[in-house]
Amino acid sequence: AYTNGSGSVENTILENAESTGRDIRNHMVFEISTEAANRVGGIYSVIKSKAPVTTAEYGDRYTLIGPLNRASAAVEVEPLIPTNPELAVTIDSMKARGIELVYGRWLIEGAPRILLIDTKTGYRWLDEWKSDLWSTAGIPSPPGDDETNEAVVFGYLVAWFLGEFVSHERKKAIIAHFHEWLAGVALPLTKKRRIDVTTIFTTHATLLGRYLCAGSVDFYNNLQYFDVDAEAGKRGIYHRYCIERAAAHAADVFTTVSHITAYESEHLLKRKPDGVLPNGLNVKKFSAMHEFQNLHEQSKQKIHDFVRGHFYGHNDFQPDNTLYFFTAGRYEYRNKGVDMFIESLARLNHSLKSAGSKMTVVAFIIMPAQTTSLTVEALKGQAVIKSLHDTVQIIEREVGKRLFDRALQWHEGDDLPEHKDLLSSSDRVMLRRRLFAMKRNMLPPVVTHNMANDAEDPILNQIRRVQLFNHPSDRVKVIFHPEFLNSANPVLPLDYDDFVRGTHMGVFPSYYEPWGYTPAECTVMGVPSITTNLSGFGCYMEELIENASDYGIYIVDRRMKGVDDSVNQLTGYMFDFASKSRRQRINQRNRTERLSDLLDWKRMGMEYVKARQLALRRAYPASFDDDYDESGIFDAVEPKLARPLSVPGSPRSRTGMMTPGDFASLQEGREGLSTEDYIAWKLPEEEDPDDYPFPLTL
Ligand code: G6P
Ligand code: 1S3
Repeated sequence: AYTNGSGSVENTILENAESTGRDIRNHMVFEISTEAANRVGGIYSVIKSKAPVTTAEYGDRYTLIGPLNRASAAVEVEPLIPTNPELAVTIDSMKARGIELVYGRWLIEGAPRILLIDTKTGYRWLDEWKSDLWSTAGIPSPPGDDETNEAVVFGYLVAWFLGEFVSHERKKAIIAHFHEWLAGVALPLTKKRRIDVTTIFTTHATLLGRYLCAGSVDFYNNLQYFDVDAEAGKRGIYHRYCIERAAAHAADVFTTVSHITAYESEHLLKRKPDGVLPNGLNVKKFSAMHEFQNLHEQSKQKIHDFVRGHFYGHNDFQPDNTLYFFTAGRYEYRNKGVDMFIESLARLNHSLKSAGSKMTVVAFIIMPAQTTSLTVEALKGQAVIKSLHDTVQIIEREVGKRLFDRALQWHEGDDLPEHKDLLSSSDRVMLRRRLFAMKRNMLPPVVTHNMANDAEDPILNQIRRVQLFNHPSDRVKVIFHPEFLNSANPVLPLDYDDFVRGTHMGVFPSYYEPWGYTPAECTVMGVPSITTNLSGFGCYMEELIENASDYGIYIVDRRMKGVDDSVNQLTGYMFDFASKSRRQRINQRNRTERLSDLLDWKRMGMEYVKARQLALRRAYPASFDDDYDESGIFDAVEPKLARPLSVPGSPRSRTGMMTPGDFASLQEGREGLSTEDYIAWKLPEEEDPDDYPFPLTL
């Protein structure tokens, strides 16, 4: 018989499983993820940005659960004493068995309740739990895989918590929503132990998809033919794959973040998802309409400062004729399309040179890699330019004083003070010193850090292959910053959001991208972006907006075109963008920013609402009697009445398909309610570009 370290709670669980009389109206939600209050990647962005809408809906009936990371919890979580008696008794009972837990408020917008479990305190049962996982679910967990061990311990602790909690909370229905395989071990356990909760599993990528795409297979044309067990075995991830697949099959409702990943999951995990839960953002509207344009200008000035330092001695391009492009994300060279980006930059360089363009494109690659430190040259660049700036300021003050004195002594008939008389010889010496410090006998470097493995780094090697070495004649310069940005960085002191605002375009030509937050973030900040029709975000936008490129959403075709043609298409998009006038860029940024509402959780979150309703229906069908009234549940979003659009673009007129989840069901058992009932989104009317309340320097 199963033991979970808490003594047996099996009897109570079985007893509960037989009860169907739980209150579905005041149900509770636990959302379980290893990235709760623990920044790792995209899932952290999902749950953090979604918190305001979820807490608005549930208040303290909503609790996030994650493994305790003491360093980040100390900063992000304020401990609280649980006021919910069932929760308090469950936590106490686990604590009595030696499990440490921190309950509190996650200090983010929405301030959701959070329960962090210290997995270290559960490792004493690791062997027992691993063998239980094998005997109850047939999932192997070989030694030596720390990540899987962590997933097993966390999964067993979560199942323990849920089992214990339902034995105390006997009235309310409980939804447990799990994200990704790392948090998925508890799913087969809740099923096997018949714990009286209803479950949702959302996968944000599949393990096999990520691995296969990173190799050189033709992934999308072969999806239905892969021998999944063999492929997982070959890559040493069979046991992880088993956890992921078991989680997908054990959940009452199985979802992914996009249609493309739904299709992939159907073939690789062998369960067709019940629907799609797209990722939203917590969109902040500024009270001043064009504030985001001003912020662009301010941040761009900070990027100019960095560029002046980085290119010291080679500042032979004008800031006003310089465009900043960037790509960013997890360092997955092929999956994130960095290979395609660099090749396209080389072609763009060639096209701009041939066309005699006066524009310079500085392309940033922001992807964390193993590094030892910032390079001396990168630090020196900023220092040299800072000293020059300081010296010029001193000289400026002195020159100002002298000019004033000369002006005071001026009499009619005297010559005007000559500028050469205003510079003293010591000024000249100081200036000369600074100018000599800018002499450089090498090209401005491509990379800002010392790489742990410079010679084998795929990004650097491709830059070497295409010879983008920041030569003065190059119209495309490249800067690889192998560390996430932050404002405390001495070389590029900007937080990511501020950096993005200052750029002109984000370029994300991904091959494997279940959703893709980076272009979505660009959109809400009014920064145009390039993505592909293999990314969830790209497909979503393409489906929704007929002429997406007018709105600064460029989508490279990586499905139907060969690689060379896709690279040319990407080059063409960048070249055309570089040919726009400032006025055209400003107009386009305005259009891009107006798409923000499309990506707001207030809209996207409706798919989560639907998934939860479906989970409740599947677990408690008897509670959905004829009197059950859903009307209040789906009216969180005020319908916006469409106004006609002027030039040049229009969204597709498909009011019934405004969130991607509508393509899949999530609607089982309910008739008569469709998305049209609660959303009718249309772009607001185009404003007159000449009306912008800010100067247009063209
Ligand atoms: C914003 C500012 C303008 C500035 C412009 C520069 O719109 O409000 O004052 O001229 O950005 O745009 P650019 O595309 O050249 O960076
Ligand atoms: C995943 O993170 P990634 O960058 O490894 O999850 C993200 C959140 O759902 C998603 O945006 C991204 O495409 C996935 O790939």
